[in-house]
Amino acid sequence: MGYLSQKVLSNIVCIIGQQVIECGKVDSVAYAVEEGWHFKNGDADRSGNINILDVAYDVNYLYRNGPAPDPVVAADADCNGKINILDVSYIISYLYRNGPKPCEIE
Ligand SMILES: [Ca+2]
Ligand SMILES: [Ca+2]
Repeated sequence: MGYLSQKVLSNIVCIIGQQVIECGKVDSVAYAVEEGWHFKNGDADRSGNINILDVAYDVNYLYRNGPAPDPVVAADADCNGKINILDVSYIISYLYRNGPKPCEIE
């Protein structure tokens, strides 16, 4: 498991539930997928289900130097190969706005 690349995106304002959080610069972390992992995309804390705690986990990881999801790819809700604010908004959309389920690449 290793980071393939890291780049900084433009400034983004994050909307978490009813709160608006200034996220500042967003790191977009690409990752390498290794075989043999079993996890649910979007379930960043690997509790077995996807809920607001996974959103908090992702935000903590991305913007507050919190612990990385294990594997990091578990936070990639939209399976585009990167972990960023779009995955957070994807989960929020899924949970509260009848958005599509996180992808599965198990
Ligand atoms: Ca979870
Ligand atoms: Ca993603």
